[in-house]
Amino acid sequence: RWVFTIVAFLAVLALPAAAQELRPAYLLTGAANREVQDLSGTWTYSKDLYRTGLTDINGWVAKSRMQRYRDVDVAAEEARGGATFFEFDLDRGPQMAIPGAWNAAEPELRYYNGLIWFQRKFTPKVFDGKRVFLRFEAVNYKANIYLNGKEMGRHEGGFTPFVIEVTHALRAGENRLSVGVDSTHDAQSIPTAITDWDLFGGITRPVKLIYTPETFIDDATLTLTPERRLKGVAQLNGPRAAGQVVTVSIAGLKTTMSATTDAKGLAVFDLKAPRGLKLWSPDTPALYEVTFSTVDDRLRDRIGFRTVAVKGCQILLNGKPVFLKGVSLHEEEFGSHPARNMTEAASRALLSEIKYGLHGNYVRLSHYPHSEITLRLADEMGLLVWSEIPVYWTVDWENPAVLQKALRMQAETVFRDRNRASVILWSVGNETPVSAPRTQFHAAMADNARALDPTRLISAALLVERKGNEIYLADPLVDKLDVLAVNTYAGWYGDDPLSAVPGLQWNVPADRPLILSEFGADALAGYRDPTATHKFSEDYQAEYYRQTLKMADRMPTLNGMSPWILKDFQSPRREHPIYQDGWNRKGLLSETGVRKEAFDVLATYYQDKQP
Ligand code: GCB
Repeated sequence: RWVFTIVAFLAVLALPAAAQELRPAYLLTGAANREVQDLSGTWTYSKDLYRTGLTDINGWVAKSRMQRYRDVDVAAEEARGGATFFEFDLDRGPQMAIPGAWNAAEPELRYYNGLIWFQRKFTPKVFDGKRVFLRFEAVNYKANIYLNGKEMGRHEGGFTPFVIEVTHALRAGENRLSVGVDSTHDAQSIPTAITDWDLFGGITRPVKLIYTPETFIDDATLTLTPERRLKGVAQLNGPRAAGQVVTVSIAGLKTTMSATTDAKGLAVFDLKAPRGLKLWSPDTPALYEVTFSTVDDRLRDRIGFRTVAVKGCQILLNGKPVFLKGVSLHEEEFGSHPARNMTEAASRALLSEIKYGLHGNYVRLSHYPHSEITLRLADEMGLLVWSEIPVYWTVDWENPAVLQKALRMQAETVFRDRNRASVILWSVGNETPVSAPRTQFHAAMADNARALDPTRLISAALLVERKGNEIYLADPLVDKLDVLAVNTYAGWYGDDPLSAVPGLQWNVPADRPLILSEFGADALAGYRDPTATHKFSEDYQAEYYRQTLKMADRMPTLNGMSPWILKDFQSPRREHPIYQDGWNRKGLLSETGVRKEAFDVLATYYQDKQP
């Protein structure tokens, strides 16, 4: 124990620099409020199951005939005649609306898993003296980016943004942007190819061209500390990044402060919070218009200020105990063929069911970073957020490259969302079976999260074990977590009758808050069974909720819950032809949003529940 403490201490000391190295070259956070050219709309595509457009197979395929990203007008070449020919033509390819997963775009693509090339032509606005960046909010899973036939960059990871500078690759007039999207997951990907949701593929979130001055504010953040100070940083990028004055002003508070950037372009702010500051909370989701400005640039964001901490086994929001009344959510809109196409309306519809339907104050955004739209809405509507990256079930724990991937995804998520007051918890994993390499992997992630963002709480959805009537937590990772969280399915998986659930004995560390990060049962909306004994009936699911909530009431350190799950979602694992048909039916709502009986059971519980 003593040795462990010293090692952990050294690791913490060593980490901030390492965490800083994970900062992507460009972030362009607050992209929503910048000068942008949205490249959403109609793109063309070409399927490439054998990856001929990407690899020079054995060196003998004349790959130039097949390189889908080439900057070539195939129709014009054909019209000229001659010996040259091509085996693709993106200009005349089928069309698809971007953003959106391809799985719902065409019936023949429903189960397509592999490489697809996308192309979009665009004419940039006048960009004299400006720098121009491409910002992808998410491409699932690997992206190869080409502009006018030249490779611009690559990215791996389906749920986090990435930015590529294209200032010098752009030409006046029409430009050709080509993106090869590979949806294949494998043993080294995060997540691996085996999950309990549909992995989808495509350019699933918006793509924007962003115009900035030569020296610009790449990222700026401001947060409230428990000592009631406003602390933050602004990172400038460009030839004049050093020695610049950055001014922060908060509209409505008559507060401004300035700081000068260091040699690396970083300005650090620290100011006593003004007296009139209204704290952000689910009940009063106050947001302030914060402007960061330099002589060259101006970056706006809407930021809420609140504190979150743990005291004994309580979670404190703005110094007061809070019970997290939540539910888990996958990123899937309502409908019979959802494909993770998160518009503001779609996200608002989902979050409204949590906030107003269930009387909730919390959402677990599982099992990966959700759309920026959803995070901004959570801020605006007043919902606390658990954020996680898809280190789910298993990943290749012993492979340092996979750990590096996880740390980078974590960094991309933290940098993206650290101005969102709604986010209070970073999770480092979900249901990962205990082993020494796995625990080391998660410990590195926990240290990384803390180094990247010491202002939020760290958790993980852990697996519990069972001995007779006792449920216990035997996971060495608990030492690294501020908040314990467990997934439990007694009464659904396993042989327990529902009547036994309230009597289960919980044996968990008593010194820290606990969350039930999951519990749930499948039900096909409309299938009724008055005896409540048949699994898959609404009645069984409702009874499961009643009994599990009774159990929850007996758990002394319990500080919140996010039952599994708000809405039925597609999963290739769930193939019971009568009840599932490709859907995980643990939703409190059907796929189209019809409330099941359990929805009302939970809504009533939350309405009556005191903090
Ligand atoms: C879990 C997983 C979740 C599954 C759920 C289920 O524990 O974390 O991703 O969908 O169980 O339905 O079994």
